Parts: sequence; structure tokens; C-alpha cells
Amino acid sequence: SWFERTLVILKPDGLQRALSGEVLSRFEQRGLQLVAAKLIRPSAAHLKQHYWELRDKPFFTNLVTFMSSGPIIAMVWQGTDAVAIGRAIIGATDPMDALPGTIRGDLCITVGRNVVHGSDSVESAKHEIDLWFKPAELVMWERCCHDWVFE
Ligand code: DAT
Ligand code: MG
Repeated sequence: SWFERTLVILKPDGLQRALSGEVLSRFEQRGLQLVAAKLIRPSAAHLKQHYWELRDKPFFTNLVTFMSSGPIIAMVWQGTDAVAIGRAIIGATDPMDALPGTIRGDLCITVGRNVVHGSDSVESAKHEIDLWFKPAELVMWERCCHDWVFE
């Protein structure tokens, strides 16, 4: 439904490399609607929760250290098929496999510095949005071009 939402994070490398405008533009121009955003420095404990499913992976500690190494921008984007569209905008996990035209295919090189996070399913999106945002932080508004993007 048009109400579907996905959690997107501009990772510390993306913010440090001044890619925030570029990254936000891609979601915005594709037609998704921003309904929440905040710049924060997340704690390691919070990131361990966020990446809990990867806790047994060899790269888990590095991932949490990197993600807590500086500020990030956490966002919620909304629209029809927002989760799948978000993943398509972002591209494959390893930038070496990501197609040109995707954020990771255009803007980065290595898997540990891949600029953005996006939820991988509707279910994990709900869980991740709950983890990063209070309900009151999600803003209800209507984008003027809504009917020009969604049938
Ligand atoms: P994604 O971010 O595409 O959803 P994921 O959930 O499998 O990918 O992994 C989360 C992050 O962990 C990923 O963005 C970068 C890091 N990561 C994944 N696989 C890795 C690997 N093989 N080596 C190092 N870091 C990895
Ligand atoms: Mg993932």
C-alpha cells in the first residue's frame, strides 16, 4: 500500500563524505516521501540491537564500531512498495556487485563503507522504525505531488 514505510540510514561515511544531499535526493526524486529524519550519534548498544540478526557474523564487531564512529542520519521513507524501492535505490550489499545507477554502485567501493542502510523486508522495517523512532516523530503530511507519483 502507499502507506508502506522503510528505515534508511545515511551511515557515518556518507555524512563525512558530504553525500547527504545526494542520497536524500535519490529517494525524494524517485517519489518516496520523507516522514521522519534525525541526525544522531547512535550508541554501540543501540546498533547491536539494530544488527542483532548479524551478531554471529565475523564482521559484526567492526560493523557496530564503524556505525557508532560518528553521526548518522536516520530516516523513514513512505510510499507504495517503499521497502523494495528503497533496496533498489540503494543497490547490492557489496558495492562491487551493485549496479551503476544505485547509491552503492555509484558512490562507494567496499562493503564496510557502503554509505546507506535500508530495511530488507516490510516486517524488519516495522521493527527498525520502532527501534529508531518514537511514534510522535513520524510526521503525517501530504506531499503536493502525491497523485503525480502514485496511481
Ligand atoms: P545490507 O546493508 O545490504 O542490508 P546486511 O544486512 O547483510 O546488508 O549487512 C549489514 C551490513 O553489514 C552491510 O551493509 C555491510 C556489513 N556487511 C555485510 N556483509 C559483510 C561482509 N561480508 N564483510 C564485511 N561487512 C559486511
Ligand atoms: Mg540488512
